[in-house]
Amino acid sequence: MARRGVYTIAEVEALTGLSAHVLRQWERRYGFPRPERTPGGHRLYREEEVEILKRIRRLLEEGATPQAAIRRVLAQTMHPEALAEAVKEALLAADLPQAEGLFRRGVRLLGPEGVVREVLLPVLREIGEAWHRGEVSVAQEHLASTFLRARLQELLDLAGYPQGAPILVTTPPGERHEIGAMLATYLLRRQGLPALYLGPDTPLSDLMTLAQALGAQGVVLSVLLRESLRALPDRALAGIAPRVVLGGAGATAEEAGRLGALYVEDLERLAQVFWEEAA
Ligand code: B12
Repeated sequence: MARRGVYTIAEVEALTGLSAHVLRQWERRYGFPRPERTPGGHRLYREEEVEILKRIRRLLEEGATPQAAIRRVLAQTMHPEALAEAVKEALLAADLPQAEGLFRRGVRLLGPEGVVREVLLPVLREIGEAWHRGEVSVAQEHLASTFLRARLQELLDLAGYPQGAPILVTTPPGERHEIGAMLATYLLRRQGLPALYLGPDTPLSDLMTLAQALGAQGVVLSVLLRESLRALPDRALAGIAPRVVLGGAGATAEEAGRLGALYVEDLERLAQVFWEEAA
């Protein structure tokens, strides 16, 4: 019995009207569809593949050749989930050229913010979670995180450097999870705010010195580990910059209040804090 959302070749025949012979031939000739195999060697097709096959079938009926129809539909559609899965597989196989090609395709299809939301974050979370469960080695996780971090840095660089008193973005001492901070920087920059990403794990005294030297309008800390905030004394963040914002899964309004900072729950609302300040 096939899992939900996964179809056998006979089911795909019935759903698309394409024969098993044609499906196998296309797989050999054009590399699409690319079904998984059961331990017994039987093909299993994903739901999104079946949807794509239906669209190809319609183009064939309109007179397109199989090759042209497959190319056209694949160029237009690659379900974000399938793209994320393909990037993940490429990274776990250490095939960086493939991962990079897929990522660029994602940028074209989904736009920079879309590719971050639909591909980069899910892949990072899945590989990170697999590492936490011991299913993926430290080396594999490092390779994947380094690759994804570099892609996010690239998007960050392309977002430009808006003028004005900077907003310094980092993570609290001891916190090595940095993608949330990079993402916060990216979204602020995209909204025209001069956010600077410092890297993770910045000592608070250094952060304050830099904020004062640059006349920073604010500091943003991304927190994933609750422990990194608990270790800080009361009011530890008060006065390190005119505005200090905490966000991320490890931060709470109570903890932010105790430390003398402002808590923002949602990344989408982060820029607003600084716009309100400027107004
Ligand atoms: C990737 C990852 C790692 C990577 C980090 C790589 C890197 N360069 O950043 C590595 C492998 C290094 C790592 C290490 C560890 N990790 Co880890 N890691 C993760 C994982 C899988 C993803 C985290 C991530 O970067 N997400 C990307 C961000 C952007 O997504 P997000 O957190 O959902 O962010 C959203 C919100 O939080 C918010 N947000 C984030 N930042 C900000 C900032 C602002 C201002 C605002 C408004 C909002 C906001 O918006 C985001 C988008 O919706 C999570 C599990 C998970 N599924 O989240 C565990 C997780 C965070 N890790 C965890 C742990 C325990 C650790 C380790 C302690 C494990 C160990 N024994 O060594 C170490 C700690 C290292 C350290 N000192 O910091 C735990 C934390 C549990 C807790 N205590 O709360 C988690 C939750 C895993 C788990 N299920 O237990 N990890």
